[in-house]
Amino acid sequence: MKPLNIGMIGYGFMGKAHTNAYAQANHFFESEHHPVLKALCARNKEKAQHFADNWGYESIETDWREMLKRDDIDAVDICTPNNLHKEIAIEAAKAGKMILCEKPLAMNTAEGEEMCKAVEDAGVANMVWYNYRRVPAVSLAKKLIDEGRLGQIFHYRANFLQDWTINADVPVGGAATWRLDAEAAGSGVTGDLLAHCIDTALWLNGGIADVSAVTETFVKERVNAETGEKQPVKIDDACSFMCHFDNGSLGLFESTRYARGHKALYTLEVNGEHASLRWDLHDLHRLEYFDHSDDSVVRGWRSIHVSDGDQPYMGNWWVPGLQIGYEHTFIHQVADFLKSLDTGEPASPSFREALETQKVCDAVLASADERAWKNV
Ligand code: SOE
Repeated sequence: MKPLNIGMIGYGFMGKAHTNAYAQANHFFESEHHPVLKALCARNKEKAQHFADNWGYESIETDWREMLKRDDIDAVDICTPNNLHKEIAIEAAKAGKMILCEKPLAMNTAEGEEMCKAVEDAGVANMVWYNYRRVPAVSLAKKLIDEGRLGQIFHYRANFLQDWTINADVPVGGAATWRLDAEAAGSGVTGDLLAHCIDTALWLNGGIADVSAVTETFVKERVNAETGEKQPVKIDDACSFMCHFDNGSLGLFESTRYARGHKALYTLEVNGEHASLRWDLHDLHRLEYFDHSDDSVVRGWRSIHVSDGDQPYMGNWWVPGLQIGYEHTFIHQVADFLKSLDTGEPASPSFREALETQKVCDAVLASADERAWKNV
Protein backbone atom coordinates (compact mmCIF):
# COMPACT_ATOMS: atom_id res chain seq x y z
CA MET A 1 0.00 0.00 0.00
CA LYS A 2 1.33 3.44 -0.96
CA PRO A 3 0.08 6.23 1.30
CA LEU A 4 -1.45 9.26 -0.42
CA ASN A 5 -1.22 12.06 2.14
CA ILE A 6 -4.09 14.47 1.75
CA GLY A 7 -3.99 18.15 2.67
CA MET A 8 -7.55 19.47 2.65
CA ILE A 9 -8.18 23.21 2.38
CA GLY A 10 -11.64 24.15 3.65
CA TYR A 11 -14.17 22.35 5.83
CA GLY A 12 -17.57 23.31 4.49
CA PHE A 13 -20.12 21.02 2.90
CA MET A 14 -17.67 19.91 0.21
CA GLY A 15 -14.84 19.43 2.73
CA LYS A 16 -17.07 16.84 4.41
CA ALA A 17 -18.11 15.15 1.18
CA HIS A 18 -14.50 14.79 0.01
CA THR A 19 -13.13 13.75 3.41
CA ASN A 20 -15.78 11.07 3.72
CA ALA A 21 -14.78 9.84 0.26
CA TYR A 22 -11.08 9.59 1.16
CA ALA A 23 -12.01 7.68 4.29
CA GLN A 24 -14.26 5.21 2.47
CA ALA A 25 -12.73 4.62 -0.96
CA ASN A 26 -10.28 1.83 -0.07
CA HIS A 27 -12.92 -0.09 1.84
CA PHE A 28 -14.92 -0.63 -1.32
CA PHE A 29 -12.46 -0.13 -4.21
CA GLU A 30 -9.06 -1.80 -4.20
CA SER A 31 -6.04 0.34 -5.05
CA GLU A 32 -2.33 0.34 -4.34
CA HIS A 33 -2.86 3.89 -3.09
CA HIS A 34 -4.32 4.63 0.29
CA PRO A 35 -5.50 8.16 1.22
CA VAL A 36 -4.29 9.35 4.62
CA LEU A 37 -6.05 12.34 6.23
CA LYS A 38 -2.82 14.18 6.97
CA ALA A 39 -3.74 17.84 7.40
CA LEU A 40 -6.81 20.05 7.46
CA CYS A 41 -6.26 23.72 6.67
CA ALA A 42 -8.64 26.57 7.56
CA ARG A 43 -8.17 30.11 8.87
CA ASN A 44 -10.15 29.59 12.08
CA LYS A 45 -7.98 27.41 14.35
CA GLU A 46 -10.78 26.17 16.66
CA LYS A 47 -13.06 25.25 13.79
CA ALA A 48 -10.21 23.59 11.93
CA GLN A 49 -9.30 21.54 15.02
CA HIS A 50 -12.92 20.56 15.59
CA PHE A 51 -13.28 19.37 12.00
CA ALA A 52 -9.92 17.58 12.13
CA ASP A 53 -10.88 15.79 15.36
CA ASN A 54 -14.28 14.82 14.06
CA TRP A 55 -12.98 13.38 10.78
CA GLY A 56 -9.60 12.07 11.90
CA TYR A 57 -7.13 14.49 10.30
CA GLU A 58 -3.72 14.07 11.94
CA SER A 59 -2.90 17.79 12.04
CA ILE A 60 -4.14 21.26 11.20
CA GLU A 61 -2.76 24.34 9.47
CA THR A 62 -4.24 27.83 9.42
CA ASP A 63 -2.30 29.06 6.38
CA TRP A 64 -2.47 27.09 3.14
CA ARG A 65 1.00 28.34 2.13
CA GLU A 66 2.46 26.63 5.19
CA MET A 67 0.68 23.43 4.28
CA LEU A 68 2.16 23.53 0.76
CA LYS A 69 5.66 23.68 2.28
CA ARG A 70 5.16 20.35 4.05
CA ASP A 71 6.94 17.32 2.60
CA ASP A 72 4.38 15.00 4.14
CA ILE A 73 1.55 16.28 1.88
CA ASP A 74 1.19 14.54 -1.50
CA ALA A 75 -2.16 15.87 -2.70
CA VAL A 76 -3.97 19.11 -2.02
CA ASP A 77 -7.75 19.27 -2.09
CA ILE A 78 -9.08 22.78 -2.77
CA CYS A 79 -12.50 23.22 -1.16
CA THR A 80 -12.41 27.00 -0.85
CA PRO A 81 -14.65 29.61 -2.49
CA ASN A 82 -13.90 29.88 -6.21
CA ASN A 83 -11.82 33.08 -6.00
CA LEU A 84 -9.03 31.17 -4.22
CA HIS A 85 -8.82 28.21 -6.60
CA LYS A 86 -6.35 29.76 -9.02
CA GLU A 87 -3.78 31.04 -6.55
CA ILE A 88 -3.77 27.90 -4.44
CA ALA A 89 -3.65 25.58 -7.45
CA ILE A 90 -0.76 27.42 -9.07
CA GLU A 91 1.26 27.45 -5.85
CA ALA A 92 0.41 23.80 -5.14
CA ALA A 93 1.55 22.82 -8.64
CA LYS A 94 4.82 24.70 -8.13
CA ALA A 95 5.26 22.80 -4.87
CA GLY A 96 4.84 19.54 -6.83
CA LYS A 97 1.56 18.55 -5.17
CA MET A 98 -1.21 16.62 -6.88
CA ILE A 99 -4.38 18.73 -6.95
CA LEU A 100 -8.03 17.84 -6.56
CA CYS A 101 -10.02 21.05 -7.07
CA GLU A 102 -13.68 21.63 -6.28
CA LYS A 103 -15.82 22.77 -9.23
CA PRO A 104 -16.01 25.07 -11.07
CA LEU A 105 -12.31 25.02 -11.99
CA ALA A 106 -11.94 28.81 -11.77
CA MET A 107 -13.69 32.18 -11.79
CA ASN A 108 -13.37 32.33 -15.59
CA THR A 109 -11.57 30.82 -18.59
CA ALA A 110 -8.51 33.06 -18.33
CA GLU A 111 -7.86 31.86 -14.78
CA GLY A 112 -8.54 28.28 -15.83
CA GLU A 113 -5.94 28.53 -18.63
CA GLU A 114 -3.31 29.62 -16.10
CA MET A 115 -4.22 26.73 -13.83
CA CYS A 116 -3.97 24.20 -16.67
CA LYS A 117 -0.56 25.54 -17.64
CA ALA A 118 0.63 25.33 -14.02
CA VAL A 119 -0.34 21.67 -13.53
CA GLU A 120 0.86 20.66 -16.98
CA ASP A 121 4.23 22.42 -16.58
CA ALA A 122 4.67 20.82 -13.17
CA GLY A 123 3.45 17.41 -14.41
CA VAL A 124 1.27 16.88 -11.35
CA ALA A 125 -1.87 14.72 -11.29
CA ASN A 126 -5.00 16.89 -11.30
CA MET A 127 -8.76 16.50 -11.25
CA VAL A 128 -11.87 18.63 -10.78
CA TRP A 129 -14.76 17.41 -8.62
CA TYR A 130 -17.66 17.01 -11.05
CA ASN A 131 -19.24 14.27 -9.00
CA TYR A 132 -22.49 13.69 -10.90
CA ARG A 133 -20.65 11.81 -13.65
CA ARG A 134 -20.10 9.15 -11.02
CA VAL A 135 -23.76 8.51 -10.21
CA PRO A 136 -24.04 4.90 -11.44
CA ALA A 137 -27.20 5.74 -13.44
CA VAL A 138 -25.40 8.62 -15.20
CA SER A 139 -22.37 6.42 -15.90
CA LEU A 140 -24.79 3.84 -17.32
CA ALA A 141 -26.26 6.54 -19.57
CA LYS A 142 -22.73 7.22 -20.85
CA LYS A 143 -22.23 3.52 -21.56
CA LEU A 144 -25.53 3.23 -23.47
CA ILE A 145 -24.73 6.34 -25.55
CA ASP A 146 -21.16 5.17 -26.28
CA GLU A 147 -22.46 1.76 -27.37
CA GLY A 148 -24.52 3.60 -29.99
CA ARG A 149 -27.85 2.43 -28.58
CA LEU A 150 -29.43 5.86 -28.99
CA GLY A 151 -28.14 6.31 -32.54
CA GLN A 152 -27.89 9.87 -33.74
CA ILE A 153 -28.59 12.29 -30.88
CA PHE A 154 -31.10 15.05 -31.65
CA HIS A 155 -31.77 16.69 -28.29
CA TYR A 156 -29.99 17.16 -24.96
CA ARG A 157 -31.94 18.83 -22.16
CA ALA A 158 -30.85 19.58 -18.59
CA ASN A 159 -32.17 21.54 -15.62
CA PHE A 160 -30.74 22.30 -12.20
CA LEU A 161 -33.42 23.90 -10.05
CA GLN A 162 -33.22 25.16 -6.47
CA ASP A 163 -35.23 27.61 -4.33
CA TRP A 164 -32.97 28.65 -1.43
CA THR A 165 -32.43 32.34 -2.36
CA ILE A 166 -36.03 33.44 -2.95
CA ASN A 167 -36.13 35.21 0.41
CA ALA A 168 -34.60 38.67 -0.03
CA ASP A 169 -33.27 38.46 3.56
CA VAL A 170 -30.74 35.77 2.62
CA PRO A 171 -27.43 37.62 2.96
CA VAL A 172 -24.53 37.72 0.55
CA GLY A 173 -20.94 36.79 1.46
CA GLY A 174 -19.59 34.98 4.51
CA ALA A 175 -19.00 31.26 5.01
CA ALA A 176 -22.55 30.12 4.24
CA THR A 177 -23.56 32.46 1.42
CA TRP A 178 -20.37 33.29 -0.51
CA ARG A 179 -22.06 31.68 -3.55
CA LEU A 180 -24.15 34.87 -3.84
CA ASP A 181 -21.10 37.12 -3.88
CA ALA A 182 -19.71 37.64 -7.38
CA GLU A 183 -16.28 38.53 -5.93
CA ALA A 184 -16.02 35.08 -4.34
CA ALA A 185 -18.02 32.94 -6.75
CA GLY A 186 -17.40 34.53 -10.15
CA SER A 187 -20.97 33.89 -11.24
CA GLY A 188 -24.25 32.62 -9.85
CA VAL A 189 -26.15 29.60 -11.06
CA THR A 190 -24.06 29.44 -14.23
CA GLY A 191 -20.80 28.52 -12.48
CA ASP A 192 -22.41 26.77 -9.52
CA LEU A 193 -25.18 24.66 -11.05
CA LEU A 194 -25.12 24.84 -14.84
CA ALA A 195 -21.42 23.92 -14.66
CA HIS A 196 -22.53 20.48 -13.43
CA CYS A 197 -25.05 20.17 -16.27
CA ILE A 198 -22.47 21.30 -18.82
CA ASP A 199 -19.79 18.92 -17.55
CA THR A 200 -22.16 15.97 -17.82
CA ALA A 201 -23.39 17.13 -21.23
CA LEU A 202 -19.87 17.44 -22.66
CA TRP A 203 -19.08 13.99 -21.29
CA LEU A 204 -22.24 12.36 -22.65
CA ASN A 205 -22.79 14.27 -25.88
CA GLY A 206 -19.50 15.94 -26.86
CA GLY A 207 -18.52 19.57 -27.42
CA ILE A 208 -20.79 22.62 -27.51
CA ALA A 209 -20.27 24.92 -30.51
CA ASP A 210 -22.31 28.02 -29.66
CA VAL A 211 -24.83 29.31 -27.13
CA SER A 212 -27.63 31.83 -26.74
CA ALA A 213 -28.47 32.67 -23.14
CA VAL A 214 -30.63 34.79 -20.89
CA THR A 215 -29.91 35.51 -17.22
CA GLU A 216 -31.82 37.34 -14.49
CA THR A 217 -31.02 38.66 -11.01
CA PHE A 218 -34.32 38.79 -9.16
CA VAL A 219 -33.12 40.28 -5.87
CA LYS A 220 -30.98 43.28 -6.75
CA GLU A 221 -29.58 44.13 -3.30
CA ARG A 222 -28.74 42.04 -0.26
CA VAL A 223 -27.09 42.63 3.11
CA ASN A 224 -23.50 41.47 3.36
CA ALA A 225 -23.21 38.78 6.08
CA GLU A 226 -19.88 40.17 7.29
CA THR A 227 -20.23 43.97 6.99
CA GLY A 228 -23.99 44.26 7.57
CA GLU A 229 -24.08 46.74 4.67
CA LYS A 230 -26.44 46.47 1.70
CA GLN A 231 -24.70 45.78 -1.58
CA PRO A 232 -25.78 45.20 -5.18
CA VAL A 233 -26.15 41.54 -6.15
CA LYS A 234 -23.96 40.88 -9.17
CA ILE A 235 -24.51 37.17 -9.71
CA ASP A 236 -27.03 35.53 -12.03
CA ASP A 237 -29.94 34.12 -10.00
CA ALA A 238 -31.32 32.27 -13.01
CA CYS A 239 -29.95 31.33 -16.41
CA SER A 240 -31.38 29.55 -19.44
CA PHE A 241 -29.53 28.82 -22.63
CA MET A 242 -29.86 26.97 -25.87
CA CYS A 243 -26.95 25.64 -27.87
CA HIS A 244 -25.70 23.60 -30.78
CA PHE A 245 -23.52 20.62 -29.98
CA ASP A 246 -20.68 19.71 -32.34
CA ASN A 247 -22.57 16.51 -33.27
CA GLY A 248 -25.47 18.58 -34.65
CA SER A 249 -27.85 18.04 -31.73
CA LEU A 250 -29.67 20.88 -29.99
CA GLY A 251 -29.28 21.61 -26.29
CA LEU A 252 -31.60 23.34 -23.82
CA PHE A 253 -30.42 24.14 -20.29
CA GLU A 254 -32.08 25.91 -17.39
CA SER A 255 -30.95 26.71 -13.87
CA THR A 256 -32.39 28.86 -11.12
CA ARG A 257 -32.43 29.29 -7.36
CA TYR A 258 -36.02 30.58 -7.61
CA ALA A 259 -37.98 27.42 -8.50
CA ARG A 260 -40.13 27.16 -5.37
CA GLY A 261 -40.33 23.56 -4.22
CA HIS A 262 -37.16 22.35 -5.92
CA LYS A 263 -34.15 21.84 -3.67
CA ALA A 264 -31.56 20.29 -5.96
CA LEU A 265 -33.50 19.03 -8.95
CA TYR A 266 -30.87 18.14 -11.51
CA THR A 267 -32.53 16.39 -14.43
CA LEU A 268 -31.27 15.46 -17.87
CA GLU A 269 -32.83 13.90 -20.94
CA VAL A 270 -31.26 12.76 -24.18
CA ASN A 271 -33.34 11.95 -27.27
CA GLY A 272 -31.77 9.85 -30.00
CA GLU A 273 -32.85 8.20 -33.23
CA HIS A 274 -33.39 4.75 -31.65
CA ALA A 275 -33.76 5.47 -27.95
CA SER A 276 -34.06 8.13 -25.28
CA LEU A 277 -32.95 8.30 -21.69
CA ARG A 278 -33.62 10.55 -18.74
CA TRP A 279 -32.32 10.91 -15.19
CA ASP A 280 -33.33 12.83 -12.08
CA LEU A 281 -31.07 13.56 -9.09
CA HIS A 282 -34.01 13.22 -6.67
CA ASP A 283 -34.32 9.58 -7.78
CA LEU A 284 -30.65 9.19 -8.57
CA HIS A 285 -30.41 5.41 -8.67
CA ARG A 286 -32.91 5.14 -11.53
CA LEU A 287 -32.31 5.59 -15.25
CA GLU A 288 -35.40 5.93 -17.43
CA TYR A 289 -34.88 4.37 -20.83
CA PHE A 290 -37.08 4.10 -23.92
CA ASP A 291 -35.96 1.74 -26.70
CA HIS A 292 -37.90 2.03 -29.94
CA SER A 293 -36.71 -1.42 -31.07
CA ASP A 294 -38.73 -3.11 -28.27
CA ASP A 295 -41.70 -5.20 -29.38
CA SER A 296 -44.44 -2.59 -29.91
CA VAL A 297 -46.95 -4.30 -27.60
CA VAL A 298 -44.65 -3.87 -24.59
CA ARG A 299 -42.76 -0.78 -25.76
CA GLY A 300 -42.58 2.04 -23.23
CA TRP A 301 -40.31 3.87 -20.80
CA ARG A 302 -38.50 1.45 -18.47
CA SER A 303 -37.33 2.57 -15.08
CA ILE A 304 -34.00 0.82 -14.55
CA HIS A 305 -33.11 0.48 -10.88
CA VAL A 306 -29.33 0.82 -11.23
CA SER A 307 -28.20 -1.48 -8.44
CA ASP A 308 -26.98 -4.58 -10.26
CA GLY A 309 -23.37 -5.76 -10.17
CA ASP A 310 -23.18 -5.48 -13.97
CA GLN A 311 -23.96 -1.77 -13.78
CA PRO A 312 -21.25 0.88 -13.27
CA TYR A 313 -19.66 0.90 -9.79
CA MET A 314 -22.43 -1.25 -8.29
CA GLY A 315 -20.41 -4.48 -8.23
CA ASN A 316 -18.36 -2.89 -5.43
CA TRP A 317 -21.35 -2.15 -3.22
CA TRP A 318 -24.16 -4.19 -1.70
CA VAL A 319 -26.25 -6.86 -3.37
CA PRO A 320 -28.56 -6.19 -6.36
CA GLY A 321 -31.60 -4.16 -5.40
CA LEU A 322 -29.89 -2.21 -2.63
CA GLN A 323 -29.14 1.33 -3.69
CA ILE A 324 -26.51 3.92 -2.88
CA GLY A 325 -26.68 7.74 -2.70
CA TYR A 326 -25.14 11.17 -3.10
CA GLU A 327 -22.00 10.63 -0.99
CA HIS A 328 -21.04 7.61 -3.06
CA THR A 329 -20.48 9.79 -6.14
CA PHE A 330 -17.51 11.36 -4.31
CA ILE A 331 -16.26 7.95 -3.18
CA HIS A 332 -16.34 6.86 -6.84
CA GLN A 333 -14.41 9.95 -7.85
CA VAL A 334 -11.69 9.21 -5.27
CA ALA A 335 -11.65 5.53 -6.34
CA ASP A 336 -11.18 6.61 -9.97
CA PHE A 337 -8.43 9.03 -8.95
CA LEU A 338 -6.62 6.26 -7.05
CA LYS A 339 -7.01 3.96 -10.04
CA SER A 340 -5.48 6.65 -12.25
CA LEU A 341 -2.46 6.73 -9.93
CA ASP A 342 -2.23 2.92 -10.08
CA THR A 343 -2.36 2.83 -13.88
CA GLY A 344 -0.71 6.13 -14.80
CA GLU A 345 -3.77 7.09 -16.89
CA PRO A 346 -4.86 10.71 -16.24
CA ALA A 347 -7.84 11.19 -13.94
CA SER A 348 -10.98 12.69 -15.44
CA PRO A 349 -12.14 15.40 -15.59
CA SER A 350 -8.66 16.89 -15.57
CA PHE A 351 -8.16 20.65 -15.28
CA ARG A 352 -7.88 20.72 -19.09
CA GLU A 353 -11.24 18.95 -19.49
CA ALA A 354 -12.91 21.14 -16.87
CA LEU A 355 -11.63 24.17 -18.78
CA GLU A 356 -14.08 23.24 -21.55
CA THR A 357 -16.96 23.63 -19.09
CA GLN A 358 -15.51 26.98 -18.02
CA LYS A 359 -15.42 28.12 -21.66
CA VAL A 360 -19.09 27.25 -22.09
CA CYS A 361 -19.97 29.12 -18.86
CA ASP A 362 -18.09 32.20 -20.08
CA ALA A 363 -19.82 32.06 -23.47
CA VAL A 364 -23.21 31.72 -21.72
CA LEU A 365 -22.59 34.78 -19.52
CA ALA A 366 -21.26 36.81 -22.46
CA SER A 367 -24.25 35.82 -24.57
CA ALA A 368 -26.70 36.92 -21.88
CA ASP A 369 -24.81 40.15 -21.36
CA GLU A 370 -24.63 41.04 -25.05
CA ARG A 371 -27.99 39.47 -26.02
CA ALA A 372 -26.25 37.63 -28.85
CA TRP A 373 -25.25 34.11 -29.91
CA LYS A 374 -21.66 33.36 -28.84
CA ASN A 375 -19.24 30.77 -30.14
CA VAL A 376 -17.60 28.72 -27.41
C1 SOE B 1 -25.38 24.83 -4.28
O1 SOE B 1 -26.50 24.85 -3.44
C2 SOE B 1 -24.83 23.42 -4.42
O2 SOE B 1 -24.42 23.00 -3.14
C3 SOE B 1 -23.66 23.40 -5.37
O3 SOE B 1 -22.59 24.23 -4.96
C4 SOE B 1 -23.20 21.97 -5.58
O4 SOE B 1 -22.14 21.91 -6.52
C5 SOE B 1 -24.40 21.14 -6.08
O5 SOE B 1 -24.00 19.81 -6.28
C6 SOE B 1 -25.54 21.21 -5.12
O6 SOE B 1 -25.87 22.56 -4.90
